[in-house]
Amino acid sequence: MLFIQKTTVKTFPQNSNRPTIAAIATAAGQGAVGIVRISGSLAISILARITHRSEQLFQDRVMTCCKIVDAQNVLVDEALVVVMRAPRSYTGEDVIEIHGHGGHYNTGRLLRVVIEQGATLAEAGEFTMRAFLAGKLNLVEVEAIADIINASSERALRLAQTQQGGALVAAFLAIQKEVISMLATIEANIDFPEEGLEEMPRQTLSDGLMAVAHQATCLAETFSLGKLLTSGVSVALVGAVNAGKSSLFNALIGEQRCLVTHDPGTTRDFIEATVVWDGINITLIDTAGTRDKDLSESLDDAERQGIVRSTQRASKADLRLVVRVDGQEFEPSSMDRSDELWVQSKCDHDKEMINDHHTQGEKQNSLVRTSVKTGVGLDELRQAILTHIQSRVSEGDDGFVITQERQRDGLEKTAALLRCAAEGVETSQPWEIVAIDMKDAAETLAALLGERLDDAVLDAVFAQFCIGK
Ligand SMILES: Nc1nc2c(ncn2[C@@H]2O[C@H](COP(=O)(O)OP(=O)(O)OP(=O)(O)O)[C@@H](O)[C@H]2O)c(=O)[nH]1
Ligand SMILES: [Mg+2]
Repeated sequence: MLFIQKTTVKTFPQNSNRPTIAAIATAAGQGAVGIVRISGSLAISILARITHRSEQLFQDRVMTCCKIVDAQNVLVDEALVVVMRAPRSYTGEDVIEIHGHGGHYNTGRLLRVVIEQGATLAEAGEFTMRAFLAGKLNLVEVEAIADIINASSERALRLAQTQQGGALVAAFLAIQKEVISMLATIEANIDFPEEGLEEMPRQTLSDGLMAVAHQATCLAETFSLGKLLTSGVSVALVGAVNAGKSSLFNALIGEQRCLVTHDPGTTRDFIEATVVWDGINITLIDTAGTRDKDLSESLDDAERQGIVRSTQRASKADLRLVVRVDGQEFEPSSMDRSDELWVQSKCDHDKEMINDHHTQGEKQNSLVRTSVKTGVGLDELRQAILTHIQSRVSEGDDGFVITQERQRDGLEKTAALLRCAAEGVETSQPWEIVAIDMKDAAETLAALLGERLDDAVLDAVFAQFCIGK
């Protein structure tokens, strides 16, 4: 009996009992156009009622200009409406879009009119959930859509669009195809041993399994780059009071955001600002400077609290820039920490020393010497931050980069199962035992693509969406 029974996603017919949902699809606030989206079996009849037109008058996928009225026949807005009849729509159901005048209040009124006529307010991600349930998208494509909506840099957007274009799904499907094909060979061996398949070269099969496991591992490893591009990184400036942290922070973000004075203890709380360098979102964090132990007893409460809060925030940052005034020593113990970069500030006093990287020995290749007064070292510091961040991620072609922990975990599990199967093949385990690991691997891949429905997984995936999508 062959295992290969590729489950298809459960689909719902158009006239099911599912409610017709509606939501504002455009962002809140003022705007030229505000869009209300409706999906479900009642969508077209609701449109007919709020426009006083017959359903048949609306041609499929053609914009029509209509007056929208409420249940009391009071004019609400003049809008462009478009009907996308099932199944040729985003959700696979009848979908209506009402493009009215923008603005929070007007769009809200349009939505109320639709709700008044029997639609239900959509949950976050419910339109996409219906598209998924209708088999229009697999889970990896759903996640790519979430990435597009949430993209906060050009590079993150490009990555998400490439994924939506199918490159990543193709990579998943290629792995799945290989696994299923090898499983078919093994299952045939179990079912028809008399056919002589028992003599199938074990080494060839084991090499094949290891090769696919390697593909899955390589794809899983691209998560570090995907996470970097989608979530960005945080970089905290830490050091003693008056070290020049706020001055560096202002110089790096190109704006006088933080107060700078010659008084030690100027910054009382941490302050954050986001910059985009090389397509990566970097949240810089300025912190309250620390004091010598003997002085810290005499600090006022506000400064003490500021230091505690700053230290906590900095400890959660992906990278810390340890700032010391030129000439002060760094503690050698923290020299090799991979999450720290050393920065000397105020390197404008002694011009001879500028760009001399060897004052504390050759080992300090991560020491950057800067001066906000002369601008020395600022570009170098930006580059050092980027190099440091990039050195911590695996290289990958942006088209084949995963961005979701769920995908990474699934790929790692698949790779581990395939390696187990390969070991079973090599150690002459019965084919039935090898097949168990391979079936698990095939099931894991099916779950990754959403071919097996799991409520907890679906909830986590759709939690990334906003209402109206
Ligand atoms: N000459 C020179 N002075 C600098 C430089 N950077 C900062 N300063 C001066 O050093 C003093 C302290 O700078 P800040 O940036 O406020 O230092 P901080 O580390 O934020 O200090 P706290 O907020 O008290 O922890 C100010 O008077 C700055 O003008 C620099 O590159 N060269
Ligand atoms: Mg400061």
